[in-house]
Amino acid sequence: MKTYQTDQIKNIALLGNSGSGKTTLAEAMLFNGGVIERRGTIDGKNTVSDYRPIEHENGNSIFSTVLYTECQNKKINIIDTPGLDDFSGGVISSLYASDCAVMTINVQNGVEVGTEIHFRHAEKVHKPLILAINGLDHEKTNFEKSIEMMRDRLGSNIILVQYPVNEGVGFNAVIDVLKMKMFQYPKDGGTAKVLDIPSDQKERAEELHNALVEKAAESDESLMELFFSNDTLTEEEIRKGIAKGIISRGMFPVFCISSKQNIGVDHLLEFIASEAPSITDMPVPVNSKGAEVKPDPAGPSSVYVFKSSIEEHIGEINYFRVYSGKITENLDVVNSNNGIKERLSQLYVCAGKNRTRVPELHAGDIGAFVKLKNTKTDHTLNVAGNDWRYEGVKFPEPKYRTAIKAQSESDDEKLGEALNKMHLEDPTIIIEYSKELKQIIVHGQGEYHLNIMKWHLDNIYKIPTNFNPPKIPYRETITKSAQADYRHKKQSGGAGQFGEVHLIIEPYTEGSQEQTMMKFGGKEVKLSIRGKDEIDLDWGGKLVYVNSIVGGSIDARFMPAILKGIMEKMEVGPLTGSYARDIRVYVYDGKMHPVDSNEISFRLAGRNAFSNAFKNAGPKILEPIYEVEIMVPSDRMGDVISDLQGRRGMVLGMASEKRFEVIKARVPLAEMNKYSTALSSITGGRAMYTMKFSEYTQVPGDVQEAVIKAYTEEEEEE
Ligand SMILES: Nc1nc2c(ncn2[C@@H]2O[C@H](COP(=O)(O)OP(=O)(O)OP(=O)(O)O)[C@@H](O)[C@H]2O)c(=O)[nH]1
Ligand SMILES: [Mg+2]
Repeated sequence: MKTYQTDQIKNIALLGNSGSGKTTLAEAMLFNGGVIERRGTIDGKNTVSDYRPIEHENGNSIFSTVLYTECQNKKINIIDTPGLDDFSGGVISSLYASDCAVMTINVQNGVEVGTEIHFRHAEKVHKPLILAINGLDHEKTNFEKSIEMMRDRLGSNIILVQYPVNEGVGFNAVIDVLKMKMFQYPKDGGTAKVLDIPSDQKERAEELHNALVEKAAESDESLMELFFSNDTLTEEEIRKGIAKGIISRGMFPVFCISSKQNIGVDHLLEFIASEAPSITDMPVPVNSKGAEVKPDPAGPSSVYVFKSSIEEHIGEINYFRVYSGKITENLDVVNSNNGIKERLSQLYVCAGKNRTRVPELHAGDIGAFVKLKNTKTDHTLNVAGNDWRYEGVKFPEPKYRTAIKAQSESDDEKLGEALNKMHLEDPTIIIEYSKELKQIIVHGQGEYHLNIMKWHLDNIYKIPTNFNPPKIPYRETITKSAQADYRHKKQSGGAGQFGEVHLIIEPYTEGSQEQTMMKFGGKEVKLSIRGKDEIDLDWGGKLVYVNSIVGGSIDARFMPAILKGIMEKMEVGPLTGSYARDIRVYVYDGKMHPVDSNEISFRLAGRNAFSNAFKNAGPKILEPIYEVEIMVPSDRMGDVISDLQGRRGMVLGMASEKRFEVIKARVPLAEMNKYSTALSSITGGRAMYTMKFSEYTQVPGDVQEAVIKAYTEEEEEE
């Protein structure tokens, strides 16, 4: 395979609703570029892009796939993405690695949920967009309606470059209003015959041509002036305007295709080759040193890994994009994320699972390497001396969780390995080994996402597992101060044990001051502050440990042992055994024995005194609250809000954004179980949401009772 220079490379992400024909389009693009000799089909389970067993099983793309083709001496790297929203991780990383998105629209349905969702993903990262209305050969097409929906929902930057002459069964011709020609396709599709526009189409073609020229002129002031003085622009000027308009997202040009019949794909590819932006047209990334990294093939080699996968017989494959310089086989590099040296012994370009070895790749290009032991998604590799990194892919926060357990304990280790591999291939699957909940919690993007994960465990890794309801990581704290003394004394046989601790506990809030005097049962306790230890707890919140010992009643050397005893109880709160937080402890008095006092005695005295005080200090259960942001179509807002209220949610605000309403709310995690499924059924799949941990707050009294009851029952069962 030849080496492509930076200005000969285009990187595109294929977006669009599930079933809009991305994978089929990719197949036609590879065929037209001569990368494959036969076009596979979804039904035939033999497309280059959907090569994984689960994709054959379901007839959908599940992972993003890196492909490439050639057109007009340009290399076009294509990343086919899954349209189902649960797999948006693949969409986001693909957009990151591309300079332009091509979105397919299924002409039977026009703008669908996934169309809008992908449109927003591209908008968020300011990627240019080219639209391809697909399926024009289908018996139920509606081109005009699709265009109307696109204008309505995707905005007025939609501009037609083509329209179909004979949509529906038998579709074989489009009019191109940029070239002002008709393209007519043979029965098997492929390359069009270029014909003059028939007279009955002239008027419409002129009208659309003028709209295109005007839109092209809008993207550049000098073109606008030319347009005003000449009333039109040359094809070259129009192209210049279009290219600029695409980059600024001021125009989304629309093409007409049938991927299945390979109609229109040749001209779409040509347009991508000539007009789509390349890396040199796009904003220059800034590295961790604050310096711009130009895509200069003569610059220092620097690559970013945006995706990893695991392939049978090969193992790990890392897909990367060259940011600067060129990389050659056997290049020695350093991984800036962990400082480990790697040698790029083999370089590949990929079309699905087919890899072609290449000697070098230049800035802007996408390729893959295998068998790098210490490199994974989101890592950067540089030549020695440069420890650059880049702002990486921002994967969505998880929004669905379940507990998972191997049916047989003997599979536990295998399960751990399999889950780690699945996280590597899909960073939106997050595995949490919760010591606290005594569960393995898997976090993902939705119920379907995790069901697909389970399918892999069952069918590929052959590990039977069960999903269980995930427990909630409750916390405990206190609501008032309390005092307790405890004497630990043991004098039967051998060396004795003696330790006595007097302590006071009170609720801790950030910034609150220590007390100097407190009263319990009419008795005053004076507190002098001799030392203070503010401990940030691993599970969030604080324990403040105050040494208020007077007159040496307890030796300073026993203070750490008392703290140790207290920490043991902080790990198992008295109500539900959950971690405790936000407590201040004053150890202000006690007693020692000249011979029998030792660390164990004070640890036990500290532990029991703390435990007794805790029970009298108005203990309360805290629960995690999440901040949830939901985008819903306006007509479903009421239903979504009343559902949130049923989940003890508190709506913080609402804002209108184009055709959507954005609802912000705070909802307890305990009420978010299966939310993605519920929201989808309330809105017909037309809503999107994110959730992020916010804080711990006290649960209402009735919930506290229910949680304690459930905990006690569970304890009794064990
Ligand atoms: N008639 C017709 N059918 C098409 C066309 N393009 C795709 N299809 C069919 O539509 C179905 C879905 O096509 P895919 O290529 O898998 O769609 P996709 O966008 O990749 O879907 P996801 O991977 O789920 O996101 C398949 O059965 C295709 O054969 C087309 O141009 N015309
Ligand atoms: Mg697909």
